[in-house]
Amino acid sequence: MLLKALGTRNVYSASTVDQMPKQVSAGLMFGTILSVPLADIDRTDHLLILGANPLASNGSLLTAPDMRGRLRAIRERGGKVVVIDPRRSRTAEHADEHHFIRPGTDALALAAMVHTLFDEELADTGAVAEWVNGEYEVRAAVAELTPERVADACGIAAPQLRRMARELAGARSAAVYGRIGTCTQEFGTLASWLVDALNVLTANLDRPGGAMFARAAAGQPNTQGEGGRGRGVALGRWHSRVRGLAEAYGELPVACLAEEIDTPGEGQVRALITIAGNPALSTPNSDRLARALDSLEFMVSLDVYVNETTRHADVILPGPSPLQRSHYDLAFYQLSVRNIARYSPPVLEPDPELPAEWETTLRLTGVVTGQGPDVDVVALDDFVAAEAVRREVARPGGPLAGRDAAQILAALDGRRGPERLLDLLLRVGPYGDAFGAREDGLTLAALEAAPHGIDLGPLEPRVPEVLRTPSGRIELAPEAILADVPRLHASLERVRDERAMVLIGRRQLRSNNSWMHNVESLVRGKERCTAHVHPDDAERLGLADGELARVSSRAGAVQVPVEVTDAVMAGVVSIPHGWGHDARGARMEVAAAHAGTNSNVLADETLVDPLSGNAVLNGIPVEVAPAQGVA
Ligand SMILES: Nc1nc2c(c(=O)[nH]1)N[C@H]1C(S)=C(S)[C@@H](COP(=O)(O)OP(=O)(O)OC[C@H]3O[C@@H](n4cnc5c(=O)[nH]c(N)nc54)[C@H](O)[C@@H]3O)O[C@H]1N2
Ligand SMILES: Nc1nc2c(c(=O)[nH]1)N[C@H]1C(S)=C(S)[C@@H](COP(=O)(O)OP(=O)(O)OC[C@H]3O[C@@H](n4cnc5c(=O)[nH]c(N)nc54)[C@H](O)[C@@H]3O)O[C@H]1N2
Ligand SMILES: [Mo]
Repeated sequence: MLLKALGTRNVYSASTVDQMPKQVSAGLMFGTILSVPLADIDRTDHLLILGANPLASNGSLLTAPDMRGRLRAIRERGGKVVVIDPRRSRTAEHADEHHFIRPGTDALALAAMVHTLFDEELADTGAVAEWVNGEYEVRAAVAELTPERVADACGIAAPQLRRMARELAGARSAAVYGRIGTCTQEFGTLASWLVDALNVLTANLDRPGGAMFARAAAGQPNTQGEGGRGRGVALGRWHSRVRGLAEAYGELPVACLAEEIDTPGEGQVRALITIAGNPALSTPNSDRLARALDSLEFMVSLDVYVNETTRHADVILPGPSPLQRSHYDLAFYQLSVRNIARYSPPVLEPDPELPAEWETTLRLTGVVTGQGPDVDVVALDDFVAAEAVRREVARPGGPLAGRDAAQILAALDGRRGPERLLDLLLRVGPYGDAFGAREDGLTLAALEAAPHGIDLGPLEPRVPEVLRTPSGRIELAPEAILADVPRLHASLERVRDERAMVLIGRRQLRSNNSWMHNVESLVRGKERCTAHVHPDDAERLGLADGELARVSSRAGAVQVPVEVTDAVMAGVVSIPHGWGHDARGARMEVAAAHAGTNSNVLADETLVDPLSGNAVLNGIPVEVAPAQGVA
């Protein structure tokens, strides 16, 4: 509502410093923005993980509690877990096999594995064979990307790449899981695509133990309307004003935000609304963005802290505690390794002084539309619900097609805000009661009666019904993606300087991006914002454990204490993101006492994955040298 009312194309989110490449590849291959194949970890015999560390992060684009136990179970039942990561992460330590990889070269390694499947006549599309378009084109695209040619660039020996491909093809079932390390890099979309190309070409897509699609109870685009084909996805419908980067799914790359604010001219951003975001720490070239935020005419933030971002705001609108509001995981159930649904009511009584965030958002909508802050929020909320019902009733092939909107609205009576919308989504969803049309179907009332959630069963094969591509088929070789392959070839021609260093990040168990650092029990203990450096590099660069290093890039420079460890690959320095809590004007006492350094001062906003606009946060060229002084 608020976005519609603003009518702006300047929409930015954490998606373009996170998973946008996966959303682009999945959208083009399967037809909707969250049709992400999920490693069926509870049944798989072989799991290949690239650029994910679920033992620290739990899952991501792969939702399940107790990721540690589930990974252990794979090995206990005789399966195998292989990790490809420039760091020996916690997950790598618990895997059967770990390979260092040079940051940003996953697409090359994956292409070489796909090449091997064709080369050794192992490629097999299995149960989805009759629904696959483009197998020949993929084969041609990787024809020259042999393991032998890419091995040097990746830092993984050719026989190892070949063996990994054979093992994927030969396992009773196997799945490839690529996450943030494969997305936030130069070839993010290509790597994300090749992960699923491997899943398809090893006969593992859409079968138990392979890579499968969730069937969520609510709000999943690939369960809506008639199944089997659709409109596909739209990308690049407009471009950013300054750099001309393409939009993806209605968003512009957040790597463009600073320049859209600090570059004068028609269309310059002069006001900003932030909602539950801390871009001052989470997005590239933080110093430039901080200056840009300072220059705004107006900024309002919906947030719970006065932090590095909201300190720039003219107005901060606080929300209630998460314990004072209800919760339903609308997005993450679409990525869940088992189909379940759970609704959590508020645990604590709402604070009468603090409006719910959805009410504040509607009030802002009132302000934006000229109705002022005293707008009738109840009437606006009724309007939102009526619009949602109208859309469902008008949806061809939907469960409410042709039904009377007034009757449906009346059946939702007694609820308001998000609960009313959630009830609607559940009831028109694949398990829903369709407002009386399906006996014993799901409703919000049913979820309220089951406080531990409702188990809707393991993942089940969904091809072809899950597909929403215009062809009604799996597009294994989308044109837009093939057009980016020459860039991958070109990367092989680069001359590598053996002494060059690149920066990557790492997630930490007791953190969540930038915002858990003001909680004493979560920051206690040894300093965590350190640069991991390999012993060989430390020696060569004159760095000592515990001393300060100066790390610099095109974008900026920071000083950070060094931890010498062979858990990181030579040539790579790892600094966690989300730190740097010493900004003037922020009011987070605990965080300030454990300030650390903001690694995104180093992230270069000019480096993006061109297909998705996603920022390159891993594999940033840096220089590392001893700094004056001792940590
Ligand atoms: N405790 C905790 N949990 C979290 C979060 C948190 O901050 N703390 N954040 C949440 C969020 S927002 C997300 S998106 C998820 C992310 O979930 P994950 O992707 O599992 O998160 P990371 O731990 O950052 O793992 C990324 C791994 O990629 C590696 N890597 C870096 N560059 C490359 C590369 O070029 N190639 C390869 N193959 N690997 C590379 C890094 O060394 C790291 O081990 O976690 C979520 N969960
Ligand atoms: N270098 C590097 N940078 C990264 C990453 C990386 O791996 N490396 N990871 C990227 C990823 S995956 C992500 S998702 C982004 C995250 O980027 P952001 O979403 O910008 O970062 P967070 O630190 O999660 O910020 C959450 C904000 O929400 C506020 N908040 C917390 N609870 C509430 C609430 O209940 N209501 C409201 N209104 N606000 C609340 C917090 O105070 C904070 O300001 O960072 C990205 N940045
Ligand atoms: Mo994220």
